[in-house]
Amino acid sequence: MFESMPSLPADPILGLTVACRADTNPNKVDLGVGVYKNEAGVTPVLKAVKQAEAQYDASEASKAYLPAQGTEGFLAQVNDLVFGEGHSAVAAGRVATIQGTGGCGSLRVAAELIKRANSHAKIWISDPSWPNHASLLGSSGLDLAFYPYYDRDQQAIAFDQMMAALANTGPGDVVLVHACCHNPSGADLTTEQWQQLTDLALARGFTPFIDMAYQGFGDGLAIDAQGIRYMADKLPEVVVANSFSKNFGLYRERVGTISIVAQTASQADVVKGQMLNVARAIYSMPPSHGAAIVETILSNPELKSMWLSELDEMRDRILHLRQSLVKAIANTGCERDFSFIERQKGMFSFVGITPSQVEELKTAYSIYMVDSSRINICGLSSSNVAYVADAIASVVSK
Ligand code: PLP
Ligand code: TYF
Repeated sequence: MFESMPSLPADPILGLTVACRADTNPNKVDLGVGVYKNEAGVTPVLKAVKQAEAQYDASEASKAYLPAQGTEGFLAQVNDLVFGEGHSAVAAGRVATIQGTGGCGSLRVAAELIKRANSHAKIWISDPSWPNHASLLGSSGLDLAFYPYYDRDQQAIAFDQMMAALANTGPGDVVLVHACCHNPSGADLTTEQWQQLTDLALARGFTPFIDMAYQGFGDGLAIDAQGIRYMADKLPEVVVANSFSKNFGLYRERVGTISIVAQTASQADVVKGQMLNVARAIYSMPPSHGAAIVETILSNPELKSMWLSELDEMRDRILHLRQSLVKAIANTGCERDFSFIERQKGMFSFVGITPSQVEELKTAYSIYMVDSSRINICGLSSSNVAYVADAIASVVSK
């Protein structure tokens, strides 16, 4: 039965890591896959995570299955972190949160839930977006549509075009929005733009579906979640997929959550049962380790403050690298203005060069980035930023 299957290309983002690893140029720079890296180019296990693991391992009494929704302690901490302590929707019992398997698994469960609620729902995705959004949400069989998001000439959000496109939505439609640190553009909605989008959701009746994979990497934990907190307060229904891969550095542990803000507490209960039923048909129970570490850290004031300072350090490093890159390109005398990179948020920005210039950076300089010219800022360091800046200036000046 398998003999007729065609072979498929590797994930274009993950494939870059493999290609860069095989490159023997000592000056090579990997700006591909979105994982945080420190100055030494390492994706570290956070100190707070190491300590929490030691504590948790010593006290773990059983490997019996977790409750299908995850532990109550974990879910309560997550609601505080994502929605903010004392949020009106959480207090009213309108929020159903369950553990998922990373952001990806959470997006997939949420898509299946939406399909159950309304098999005619159309999901609107930003253009551009993380390519996995279309795969994860499209595999539920729901129709996808795309709204303009990024103006490549202005290197900024194309908010007017976005709103004009979303004015064509109707009740039953779902609009996927990145909470912060938009992947791949780094261009985020402002507070006013979140408010306008919320007004449009009320007017058109669509349901926002917010994907938060980088809370704390943009402006801080509260500002990065401002869209979720505002919409959950003002709108009858919101879908949230959340990931702890980046902010706790727990990538391979696959820990995330799905939260549904429903119109009433009793609807939230029903939705929770439906989500657990969806999950049961895919993986039944979530993995324990990553969520146990998050719960241990968030419920211990000492570990929490250690984690918060490590998160600040990661955010500050990204900000500093953005500034260094802009400065280093300007120092080459390059006429093109790259200052937009300093204004963008999170791990990613488009350099704004053509696919053939991206190819040239790879073949002539061993600098690896996604074909769209998306770079992972964390792949830069004080020792390679001048090299990367010179190479960019050279390919754009030809
Ligand atoms: N959403 C966005 C926008 C992402 O960039 C990512 C990847 O890092 C994810 C979700 C899912 O991440 P994970 O499944 O590793 O938690
Ligand atoms: O966009 C990125 O690089 C991250 C990591 O299939 C990632 O979000 C990339 C590809 C993928 C899963 C995660």
